[in-house]
This record gives sequence, C-alpha cells and structure tokens, in this order.
Amino acid sequence: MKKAKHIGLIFGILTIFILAACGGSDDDNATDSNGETDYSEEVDYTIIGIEPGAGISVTTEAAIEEYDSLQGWSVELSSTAAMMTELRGAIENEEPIVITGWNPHWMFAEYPDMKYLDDPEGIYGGEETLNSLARIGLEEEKPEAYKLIDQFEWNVEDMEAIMYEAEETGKEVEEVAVQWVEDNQDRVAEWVEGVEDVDGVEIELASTPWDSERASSGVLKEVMEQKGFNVTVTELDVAIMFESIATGDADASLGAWLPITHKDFYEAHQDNIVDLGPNLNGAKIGLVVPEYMDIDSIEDLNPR
Ligand code: PBE
Repeated sequence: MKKAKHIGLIFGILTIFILAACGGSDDDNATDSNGETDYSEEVDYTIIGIEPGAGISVTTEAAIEEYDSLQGWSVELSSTAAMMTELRGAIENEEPIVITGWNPHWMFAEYPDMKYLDDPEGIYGGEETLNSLARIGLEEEKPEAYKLIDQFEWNVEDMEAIMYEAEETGKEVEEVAVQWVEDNQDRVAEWVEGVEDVDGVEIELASTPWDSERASSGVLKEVMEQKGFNVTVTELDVAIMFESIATGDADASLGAWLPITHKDFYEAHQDNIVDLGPNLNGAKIGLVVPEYMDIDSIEDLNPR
C-alpha cells in the first residue's frame, strides 16, 4: 500500500512537470533575443511541404541550402492533402505555419489571408509558366493532335475556377472540367481552329498528380475527344512525366512548370522533347504563411 502511494506521488509530480512543460510551449509564444515572437522555433524549424516528387519540394531543399535564415531547417514531405490539413488546423488555432504554396490552387480562395514570403535570393523565381510538351515526332505523326495541343492556352482564373468548384462540391476535377468545356465553347473554338476531325487517333497525355494538371488535362481530353481523338491521361511523378515524353512513351503533357519549378527535369530532357511554350501564364510558387504572422521575407525566419 505504502509503495503504491509512493508510485502515485511520483506519477503526480511527473504529471505536473509534463503539464508545465507542455503548458509552457502552448500558452507562451517562443521569443527571440529581441523579445519578439520566434515563429521559427514555434514551427520547430519545419516547412510543411507536399509530395517528395514535386518540383516545389526540390526547390525548397535548395532554399534551405541557400538561405542563412533556413540553416538547420527541414521540409516535411508527405502529400498535398496532408499539408492542407495541417494548414487548416493552424489557421483555425491562429498558430504559425510555413507551407510550400503555389498558384493556381484553391488554397488562396479558401484562405485568402495568406501571403508569399519575399524571396530576395530568387530561389523560387518570379512568375512561372505552365508549358506544353510534345514528344519528338508527334508533329509529323499526329499533326492534328500537335496543332490542337499547340493552340491550347488559358489563364489562371479559368483553371482556378475548375479547381475551386471541384473542391467546393466534392466533384471530381475531371467532371468539372468536362462541364467547363461545355460552358466555354467560345474559348474552345480558338483551340480547335483549323484542326480537322480525326477518327479514333490514340493520344497518351502524361499528367502529374495535382488538381492544376487534372484540370488542364481534363479540359484538353474532352476537347480532343470531341474532335475524334481517343485520349488516355496518366498521372505520373514529375520526373517520370518528363521521361515519358523524352522516350516517346507519352505524346504530350501540359504540366511543365518553368523556368524554376521543373528546371532540373527540364534540363535533363530538353534535347529530347519539344517545348510548345506556355499554355498558362502567371503561375507562382514559394513559401507561404498566414497573414497573422508578422514576417514578410524568408530572411525574417531564424536558423536553428
Ligand atoms: N506543384 C503543382 C507541382 C506542379 C503542379 C507546383 C505542386 C510541383 O511540381 O511542384
């Protein structure tokens, strides 16, 4: 009995210590030497990222290498869905968080009070374009497909409208894309201008596993099928997407983010792919934080 009491007491004291330790980091904000909130410590020097195969993950590793303010930081790589869940939790509790963010995406429609951190070293670059790629030989072998893919271009608002509606309604992005084609026949008319109908020509579109590319691939697939093509869309890791165009396994892709996000992949394969140029202007990537965090630049973070 006596022993049990003793153990109870020890557990009691331990509990108090543990509670005090947790309470300390929960209630009080970490502060730096100037007495200002040290967000870096609060987020445990961790950037919340997405899939390891994404270009933005590669770029973020480069940012950690490059910035003194990010020395000792790491990037947590899992999935876009997991990042969005962590973001939602942080915003609900007004806690600091640093994520890898990009446009087009619905994250800024859902959480308008977020900002890109300034990137004075230009690691994430400025404006990105989404370029269309074709395999060498597509132009000669399937000229109508080549012409249509080359003529396909739209803008951030179009793409985000599809992504946001899918997110809001829970419908598949591909389904919303089909409806978009129906509702925007004037735009579609520009892409199919001078393109003859075909009879079941097979087209392999290589895509990547994000809603932006589900939207563009979904729209192009529908437009091409209305012209008589038989289109298959395959979602691949970025590296494999580039490789499949370079080897000719796939005919085309709409998902090359340039000049920064997919730089390494592009440079590895540029001699073996045909770059048809931008199908969308005004994309962007970078480190993103909620507005309530009182910092503006990557340089306002602190090394570990
Ligand atoms: N993204 C969206 C991808 C491409 C599409 C910016 C997350 C990336 O490779 O980083």
